[in-house]
Amino acid sequence: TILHTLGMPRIGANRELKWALEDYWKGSGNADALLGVARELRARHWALQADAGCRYVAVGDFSLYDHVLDMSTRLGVVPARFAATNDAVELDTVFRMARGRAPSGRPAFACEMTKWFDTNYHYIVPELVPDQRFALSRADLFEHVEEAKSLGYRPKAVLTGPLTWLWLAKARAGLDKLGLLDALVQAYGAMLARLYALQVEWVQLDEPILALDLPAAWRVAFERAYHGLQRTHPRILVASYFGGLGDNLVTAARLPIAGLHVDGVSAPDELAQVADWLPRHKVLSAGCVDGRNVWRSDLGAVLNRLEPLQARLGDRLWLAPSCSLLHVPLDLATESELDPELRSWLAFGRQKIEELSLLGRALERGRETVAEALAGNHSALATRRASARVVRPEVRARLAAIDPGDARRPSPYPQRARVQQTWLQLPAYPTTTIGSFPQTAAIRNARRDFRSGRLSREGYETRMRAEIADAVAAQERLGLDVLVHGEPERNDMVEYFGEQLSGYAITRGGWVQSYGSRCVKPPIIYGDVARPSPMTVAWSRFAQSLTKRPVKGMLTGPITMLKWSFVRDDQPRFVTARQIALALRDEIADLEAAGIGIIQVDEPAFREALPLRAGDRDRYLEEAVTAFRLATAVASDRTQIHTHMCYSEFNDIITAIAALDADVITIETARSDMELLGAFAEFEYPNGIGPGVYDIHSPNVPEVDAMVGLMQKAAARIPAQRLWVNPDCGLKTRAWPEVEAALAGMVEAAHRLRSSGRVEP
Ligand code: THG
Ligand code: ZN
Repeated sequence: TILHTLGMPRIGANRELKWALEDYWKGSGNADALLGVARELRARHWALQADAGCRYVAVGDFSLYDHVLDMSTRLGVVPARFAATNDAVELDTVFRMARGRAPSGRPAFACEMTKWFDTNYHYIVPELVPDQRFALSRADLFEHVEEAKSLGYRPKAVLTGPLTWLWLAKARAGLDKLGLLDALVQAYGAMLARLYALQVEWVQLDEPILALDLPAAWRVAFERAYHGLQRTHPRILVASYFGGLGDNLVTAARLPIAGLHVDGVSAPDELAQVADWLPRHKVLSAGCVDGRNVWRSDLGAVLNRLEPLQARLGDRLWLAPSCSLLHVPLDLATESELDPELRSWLAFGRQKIEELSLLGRALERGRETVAEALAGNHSALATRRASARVVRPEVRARLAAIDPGDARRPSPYPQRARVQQTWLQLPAYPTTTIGSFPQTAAIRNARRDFRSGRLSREGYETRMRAEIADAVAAQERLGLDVLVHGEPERNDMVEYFGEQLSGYAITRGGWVQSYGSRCVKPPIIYGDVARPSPMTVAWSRFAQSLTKRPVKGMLTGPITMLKWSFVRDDQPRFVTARQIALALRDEIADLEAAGIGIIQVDEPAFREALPLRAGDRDRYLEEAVTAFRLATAVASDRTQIHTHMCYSEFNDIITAIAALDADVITIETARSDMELLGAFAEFEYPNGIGPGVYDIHSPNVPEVDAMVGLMQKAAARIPAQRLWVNPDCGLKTRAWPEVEAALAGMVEAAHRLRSSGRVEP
């Protein structure tokens, strides 16, 4: 049985790649140092694969920034604003595309970045022009192949497939992307021929769009493209993942290729179906270990599925994780502080490869040859099922007793709005911010000192209170109407709550790449979620004690708490979402009792959690709305519930957004010139709305006139008495001087709007 991985995590166990990249970009490290670290990481990851018995090692999965960007630059697809020359693409050009710098060193629009399918990884969007040409323009992949060979490994080259690359590319309206396919396939053909000349036997072409609802033309294009590549010599393995093949199954099985990888974790039943359809000479790579989550596999159950396949396919059965291991942390061994029982239930990247190795041995030599390991796996999973850490009867009883009324505010929005206005007495065009203020070096140092024990808890809390007092004073000076405490005490909006909720575990070094050198450390939800004690009340109460103006409480919503964590695989995710919702519900009740009159429940991941297949979306939206409402409907009419979503596509989910029934939603709009308000206006969105008037991602201080203009555009579409004035997103990544200048301008804009027209309350 041939074992392989579709790809490895690349940031390094200690985020070596991050530090090397950032040193290089700052100018404190040279290219040799960066490339040396990269080479070292590749060698380490190849050794890991080979030591576990993988026949081939993945080459080409590694990237200094992003694998889609690598593919674009290898094809010579470099927008004119970045190109120094039009032949060989240099490493600095790659970084300039990702980071937004022209060859002159001046700022240029960075290439767009967006989510890789439904993961938290972001890729750099390829940009196509009408007469787009493709030509091999970088040799890095070939160098990596040589590197692997010189270390004694058999390389399997890994590339983003032509259809997936083209699907993800952005083209001006009217440009027929499929019209570029033949030229694109030729360039891929040239690349494959070079790989063959380097004695590469197998090339893995990643085509995760096979897990999407594909238009018929794209299915036909699959056939055309792979017929075009048929004559190139390395054997081609097409890899599909992030879901079942569904209605693309027959297309995929019939492609003129040598092997097909399918995601047997998302769609276990498809393995046998694909085996039925697959012609006799083809390899089936069974994705049998979850590449997206951190749980140990149930090896007995996996073998029950694999053994019949092995009997049918023999050597033509390969084993792999379901998708690239990019989406999980590298190695559990470094988590020495994790509870040992919980640890025995987990597998990170390295452990997943070890699972493959075990599965391979069991298939080849019989289960009895690995009986001890299988028994260990079995008993770890048995303790997980029965553990009192996992099952909390009181949480389950509460969930079972939910009544539909629990998800409804006492009165409808128009009535609530009147009660809230009587109490809050806000002016027209009220001003506020999204919640966070700059995370200064002083704040980060204090947190680091607290964690390492150099600063006591009292010392840390005193520091944080001083930060909050400064933020409140600054907002009063600026004349904002609804204040925030600024969130100095929070590292990350998910981890902060994960640390305080039971059923959640935090890792020390479980980093997963988000984009470029940036990583996140998703918490692990392992058990029924409960809130042992209030999480934010003391900070909010303190902030409110400093001012007569309302201070907004700040929480992370249930869907975001779920989506940005590793979730349980032993119960439906919506059950977990509701448990989180109930914990937040208690927090909201406590905030209200502590005199906090406005509470924001952020849901930045609400849109990105939308399932890839249209057929799964209604159910998701219904459950997501229920979770949000379960959390927030505990609020009395006079408590104003806000939510925030920081992205710009609402058209297809606007009904669900309205169904959240938040009193106010703040959204990103500045960059699109209020265009996205269209969805809200057409739908006649019924509640309050704060369309962001300036882009916080830019250090530029916005012009007052521009902000007034944007709000006037908004007022032409949404009744002015329901409009708020706020930035696009939180201010955590900005510096105080620019924040003060921008907010002063924003308040000035609100004053001008108020004096330019009467707004009926
Ligand atoms: N928190 C969590 N998940 C997220 C985001 C988040 N997923 C989506 C989106 N935001 C991703 N965006 C970012 C932005 C910045 C960083 C990571 C992801 C970042 N990370 C620090 C780094 O890599 O240096 C580490 C942060 C830390 O020390 O905690 O800058 O906001 N959960
Ligand atoms: Zn935001």
